[in-house]
Amino acid sequence: MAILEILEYPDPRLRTVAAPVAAVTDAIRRQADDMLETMYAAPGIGLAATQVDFHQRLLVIDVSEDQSQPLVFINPEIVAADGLAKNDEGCLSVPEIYEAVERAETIRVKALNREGKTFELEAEGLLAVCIQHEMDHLEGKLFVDYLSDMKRQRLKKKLAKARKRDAELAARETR
Ligand code: GNR
Ligand code: NI
Repeated sequence: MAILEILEYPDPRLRTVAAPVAAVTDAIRRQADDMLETMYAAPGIGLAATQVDFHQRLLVIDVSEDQSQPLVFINPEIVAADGLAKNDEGCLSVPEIYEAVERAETIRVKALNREGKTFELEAEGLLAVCIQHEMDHLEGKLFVDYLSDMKRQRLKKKLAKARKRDAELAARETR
């Protein structure tokens, strides 16, 4: 297993549209395991392949309190959606920013699991939010795209500033 580097906004690679997984091979399973390890280490409740610069339709989620319910979705599709709900979202690719986004309240998702077998899942609450957030990543879309241009520009500056500060602190430590 390995911890992978997570791309950060505004990295243009986050805009890549992922291709379908052609076959669920050992290499895909290894990628899913590395993504789970990376997600748990972050820590986060979801991670899309796009965020680790792997552009195939694969995502992992665990919304449990104790990292006990890993879910792997390969070639996910939303087959039904109902209602609307606005929830605060964060993203490992947009660190330390939390903003409200409106999404479907309940969804039904169809995907392949780690074994390459089709499954369907009905989701609501945080799981429903997270699945929709991760599926957006596979389309090259980020939650900040739902915000006003003004809000997004402001947040981009805030991120650049935080990164500059982190770089300066790191440089000081190696002196
Ligand atoms: O860890 C994460 N938390 C989160 C909280 C609210 C809504 C969505 C998320 S997903 C995020 C991890 C991530 O960036 N996945 O792409
Ligand atoms: Ni995200």
